[in-house]
Amino acid sequence: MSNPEAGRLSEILARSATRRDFLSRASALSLAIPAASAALTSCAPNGEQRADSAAAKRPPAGAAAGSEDSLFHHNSDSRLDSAVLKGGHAPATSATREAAEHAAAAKYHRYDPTLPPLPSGNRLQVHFHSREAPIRVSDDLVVAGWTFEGDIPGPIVHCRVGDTVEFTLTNESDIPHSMDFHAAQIDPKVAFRSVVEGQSVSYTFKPKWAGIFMYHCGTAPVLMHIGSGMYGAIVVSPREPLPAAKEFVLVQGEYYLGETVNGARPFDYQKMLSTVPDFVTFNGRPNQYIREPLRVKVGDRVRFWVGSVGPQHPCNFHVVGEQFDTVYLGAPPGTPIRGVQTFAVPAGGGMCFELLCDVSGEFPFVNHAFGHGQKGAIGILVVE
Ligand SMILES: [Cu+2]
Repeated sequence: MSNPEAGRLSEILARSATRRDFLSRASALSLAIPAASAALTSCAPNGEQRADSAAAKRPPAGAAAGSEDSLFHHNSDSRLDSAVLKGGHAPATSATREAAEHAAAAKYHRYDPTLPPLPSGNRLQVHFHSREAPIRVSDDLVVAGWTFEGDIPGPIVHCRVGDTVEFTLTNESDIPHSMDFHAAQIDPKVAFRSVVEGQSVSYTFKPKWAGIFMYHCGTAPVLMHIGSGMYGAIVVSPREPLPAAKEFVLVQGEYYLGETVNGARPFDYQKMLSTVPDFVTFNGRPNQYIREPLRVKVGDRVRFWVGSVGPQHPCNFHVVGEQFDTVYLGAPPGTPIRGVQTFAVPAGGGMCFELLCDVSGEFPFVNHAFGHGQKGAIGILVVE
């Protein structure tokens, strides 16, 4: 989809307002550009991937049994799912019926940044459901979200290095979705494949390294799916516990929003491509930890697990009036650096920051790229 003709036709597709409209245009496109067919069907709105995807899996005449098997069991679209250059033919916005349904009734809640406890054993079962839902992210703002488990971000997962994570995604949405865990080492075209409504994909992994790792939907166009809210974090603690601390998880994400439709502002794909966000948030809500700060006691060690899911921008993490005694460049407890004021967490990355709260006060924690701090990536740590 890199030639100008494909770009122009993709634009037409992006404007397709209805399923029938989309399909007729997609079908015309497939005739015009045969190679574009598979790419286009992988992102058809309203789950129309099913038939086309099945067709794509049919083995070519004369294919050997082995290749037939692999064609059948592997998602033909999955390699494309991970291709970040497949932009331009996304649905124009995240506005679907489910994403805005009952928007006015959506309740605000603070996203709890506390690191959840570790599982008692060495196995962790995680079952997520992908669904579209309106999410109230402030008193006067509801967004038409594509979510894992009905929230943005999805739930925080916590395990240790070497634990077995048994993961299942069940898709409850019209649109195909998938799950890419950055903490897994696994064949992405199998594990991270897209599933349609009512179907599930399961896989198992054992994280090799400690840290905070992004997870996200990897269905094409990835930008649209991450940008519409399908992201979260898994914290992998080292097997030897780190020093005792109050542990918080902050996932920075950007919002690119269109005008309100049925009470909810949808995520806007063209705006995502512009890379100038309306809001930048910690854990999905602009300024939420100013409204309800994080609270610790004098003498506490605080550990921030900071991830940036982007989709575009890093988080230049800084605590006003404090210094990090330790920032781990790689997997904790390795590669610590000392006495750090600010460190940038790249989009798609995560890092661990520690400070000892030996002074009382109210300490703002910010993305020190202040345009992004001003747009909501800011909170308060109260030391009492
Ligand atoms: Cu998705």
